[in-house]
Amino acid sequence: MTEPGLPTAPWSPAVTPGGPAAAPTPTSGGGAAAHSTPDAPAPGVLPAVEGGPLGEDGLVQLLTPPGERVSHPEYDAYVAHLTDDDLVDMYRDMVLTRRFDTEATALQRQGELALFAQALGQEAAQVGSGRALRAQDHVFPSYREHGVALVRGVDLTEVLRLFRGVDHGGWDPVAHGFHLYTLVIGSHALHATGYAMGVQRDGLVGTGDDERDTAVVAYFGDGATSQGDVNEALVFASVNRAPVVLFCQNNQWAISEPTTRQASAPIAARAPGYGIPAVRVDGNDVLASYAVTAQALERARTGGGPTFVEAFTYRMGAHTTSDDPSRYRSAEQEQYWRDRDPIDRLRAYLTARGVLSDELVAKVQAEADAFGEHVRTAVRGMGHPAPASMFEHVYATPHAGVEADRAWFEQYESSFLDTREGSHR
Ligand SMILES: Cc1ncc(C[n+]2csc(CCOP(=O)(O)OP(=O)(O)O)c2C)c(N)n1
Ligand SMILES: [Mg+2]
Repeated sequence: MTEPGLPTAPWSPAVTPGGPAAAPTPTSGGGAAAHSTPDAPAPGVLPAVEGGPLGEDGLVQLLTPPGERVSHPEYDAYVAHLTDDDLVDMYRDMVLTRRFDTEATALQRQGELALFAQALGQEAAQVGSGRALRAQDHVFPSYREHGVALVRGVDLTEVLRLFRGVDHGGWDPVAHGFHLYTLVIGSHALHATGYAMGVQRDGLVGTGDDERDTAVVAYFGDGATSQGDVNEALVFASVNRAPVVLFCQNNQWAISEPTTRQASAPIAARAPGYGIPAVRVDGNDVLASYAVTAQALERARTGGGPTFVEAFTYRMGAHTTSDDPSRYRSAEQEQYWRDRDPIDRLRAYLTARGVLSDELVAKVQAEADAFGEHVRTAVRGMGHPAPASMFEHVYATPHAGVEADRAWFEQYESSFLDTREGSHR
């Protein structure tokens, strides 16, 4: 394991700043060959198709669902330097991310959080890609990138401040190279691309200095690719050769809308039309997710421009705690993907290699238990700030629009004083 390159929080992993060893020359293009369009399947039914937006053919894979290592002519080189300890660290990150999900969901049910969005099932895509980053890289996340946040050294209880509604997201984006969560779907693909263009203009690309050359990553979902913002980001990224990786976690659902309602061909197949190389990867395979991201980051840092990654995965849980997926998808589909659980896959591989002993599994489990305790205690200690505090820190300087909103809100709140006695829990 390498030394941390970022400030660390409790239960933060060491970030591997090394990147891929002896990385081969980046090649353009990837596995995004166009597929024929199948008949549109009924919503919520997993179609037995070879192509189309739900096709699993052609995904870059280094670990099969039962956990066997398969070699890949292009991507083996990007994981060759990973040690057994590195792989155990990935396992640990994934277990901690899942524990965070479980705890936060329970806390929402207990009334301690207003809302929560799980990363359940997407741990490999997030931890694999996150671990390929270097300390100086910058991430622009959506709202369920808890695995990436963990890898970037963010104390995940900071994420829960947002979901409890006590602040707008409190971590230091610069210290962690991990920007605030974005709930406006797709908007941050533009922020990331613009930031990457800034990085380029600051001369932080293609210098050959491993500690200086910088890449930017935007994480967004399949649904976000239907937004104008993401398509505009692809245009700007392409023509400016921006050092940005557009990382789409295709979890097959945009709330209750399946990908088949938004695409008739794999999402990654769109990127070459913008002049951007694309790759489809098995997002439940942590090694493959690491490898394709390492390649894309290297292309960005060396001045090779943007890459579109489609990590094909599955949202195993609900969209958020306000959602009930049993209303719109089948138990068979959920079982199909439970059988492809990303954590089980890595555990099976490491166990078969003799790397993951029962003792080590128990140690990680004990750490996850302690982490769960940390999350519970921290959330319960966050208090209940006055609702009007939401108007603080919106801008660095006074702002007439915000002040007008605050005045209206305070007047509105005071209309309830007779029933609430002016106190907030
Ligand atoms: C601009 C905008 N439009 C609509 C919404 C409402 N909304 C919240 S999540 C979501 C679906 C997003 O799906 P996807 O991009 O696949 O991400 P996932 O939730 O699956 O990670 C929508 C439409 C929003 N937050 N922002
Ligand atoms: Mg989605």
